[in-house]
Amino acid sequence: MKKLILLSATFLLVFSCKKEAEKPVANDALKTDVQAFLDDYSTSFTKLYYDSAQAEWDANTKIIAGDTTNAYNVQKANEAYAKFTGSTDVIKKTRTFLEQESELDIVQVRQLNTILYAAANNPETVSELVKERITAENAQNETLFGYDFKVNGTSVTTGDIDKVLRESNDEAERLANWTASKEVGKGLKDGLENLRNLRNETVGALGYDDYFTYQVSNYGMSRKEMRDEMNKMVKEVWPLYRELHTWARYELAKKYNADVPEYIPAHWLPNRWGQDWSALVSVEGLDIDGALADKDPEWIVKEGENFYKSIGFDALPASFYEKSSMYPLAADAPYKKNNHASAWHMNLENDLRCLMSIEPTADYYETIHHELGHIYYYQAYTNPNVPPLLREGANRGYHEAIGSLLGFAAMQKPFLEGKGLVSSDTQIDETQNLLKEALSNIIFLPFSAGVMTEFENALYAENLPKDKFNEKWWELAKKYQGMVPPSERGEEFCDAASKTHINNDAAQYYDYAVSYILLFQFHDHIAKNILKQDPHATNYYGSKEVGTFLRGILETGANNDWRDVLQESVGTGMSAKPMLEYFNPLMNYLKEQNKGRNYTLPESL
Ligand code: X8Z
Ligand code: ZN
Repeated sequence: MKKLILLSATFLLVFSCKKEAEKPVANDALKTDVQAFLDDYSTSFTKLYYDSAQAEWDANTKIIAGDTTNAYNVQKANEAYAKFTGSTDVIKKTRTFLEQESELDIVQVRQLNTILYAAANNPETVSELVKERITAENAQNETLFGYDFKVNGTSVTTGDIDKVLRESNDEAERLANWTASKEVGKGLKDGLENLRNLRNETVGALGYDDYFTYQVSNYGMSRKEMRDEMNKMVKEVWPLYRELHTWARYELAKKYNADVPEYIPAHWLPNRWGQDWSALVSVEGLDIDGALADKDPEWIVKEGENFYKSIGFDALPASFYEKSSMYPLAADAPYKKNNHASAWHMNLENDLRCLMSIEPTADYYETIHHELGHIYYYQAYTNPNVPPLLREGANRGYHEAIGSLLGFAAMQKPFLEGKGLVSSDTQIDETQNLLKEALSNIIFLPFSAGVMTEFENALYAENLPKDKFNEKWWELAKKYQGMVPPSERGEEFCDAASKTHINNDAAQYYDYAVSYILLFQFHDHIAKNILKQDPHATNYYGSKEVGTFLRGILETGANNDWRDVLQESVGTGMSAKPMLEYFNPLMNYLKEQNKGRNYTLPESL
């Protein structure tokens, strides 16, 4: 990987030398001008970025009802950031430089494009709208994360709700918790409509059709191309999804002593949005919840860090542990925090932080690896070859893929055995294990590539009316997930808005679908070509070769086109083939289990 990227850089160098020989003076002068502009821009940009990240950090880690300090600071910092990035003068200069794109280095061109991309979110020409949007975004976050979830009148955390949905066999208790988890949406509905309008209008000023199109353009793709890609993914996993869906309907009906439903009632599933069903299966001998239950949460984080170090990555800076907010708040804390896990590159240098509410569970064990993947990505591309403006993933999906990959690998038996988390003489049921993995990885795709992507497409690009938000959400959940609400959910609700990303990571959820596809492409390559192990039973721990391969991808940040990075690392374009191959052995088993059962999802979508 590393070698090949170097080769292509050499090629570019040779290519541009030739050009330089023809008209050396003009070209050099232009490049120097552009570089001076980029350096100046980057200096101001990184400072304003840091100010914004710090204000956002405070606003996400300490939400105090009625206190306006955070809102004030976020507004001030984000307005300053917006004013600079959306400046008409900056846009004009950048566009002028880009007119001579072919004379510039690829890394310069990519930085200029990054500047335009950032500008489009905050155009000075509509600065009042941008300010309004900043206020609305902050208010939405406060409403979402300041929300006091209540079950039967008692305050609970989302972690408590998730535990009930994962573990409880009491249908009434499940229903109460699921219903409680959706209440937050009601107070977010107007805000979502307002944000949709403001987001669309701000990016509209620089010529984007809508906010969805704007976000997708980060991949160098059109809205249609992304939707087609997502549709293709769902179609490819559909035969397996349909088997899993049929299997789950019958298993769950048995569990709740009910008739087999045509579609799965949402509160029967072990996740608030039905995006991960893996808790339906416990693999004897490989259930690490037991092994983790008495561990200190920090121990799990350190174990994650040890894994990354074992393959050759550096230790995390001490400030990571000092400044992160990784543990749940005390029940009597006088404030709340954002309860969704995230990783922060505060200053595009080495102020790296995680925001989590770690519980010692298998789910969080994976989430920790996921977040550390972001942190190690940040650390790897923070190097002199990657300018601050390109300190990003090759695309956003790559950023999500790395930690999920290591989290996935850290759940395989040889790895857990090596760590002493399961005993080495344990025999496990391989099919049950594969089933459990499919209930996480396959189940996720119709949700991410289907429901979330199509909902946000409708919301932003098709101007979905507010009185259709809930109808659309459940229409998509039925179509893609085969899931229905426990009872009629009218338009007083806004169930989509109970999902964090709908509010504060708008029009980007296909990133995760991309990341799952990439994960299996990377894993397949690592297992077969580097470790020479069966992809179903690997142990990455301690493999410096695995680390070298991954670092080759991470340390180039966004210096190169993501398609080239993929081609050079795994030798193909984006493809669901490795994922399908991985789960292929499950098809026969499920068909056998489902023999004589009635399928309710169509054979193809
Ligand atoms: O949001 C996340 C990460 C954010 S860094 C924890 N994920 C998606 C979700 O929770 O919906 C990871 C996979 C899917
Ligand atoms: Zn992530």
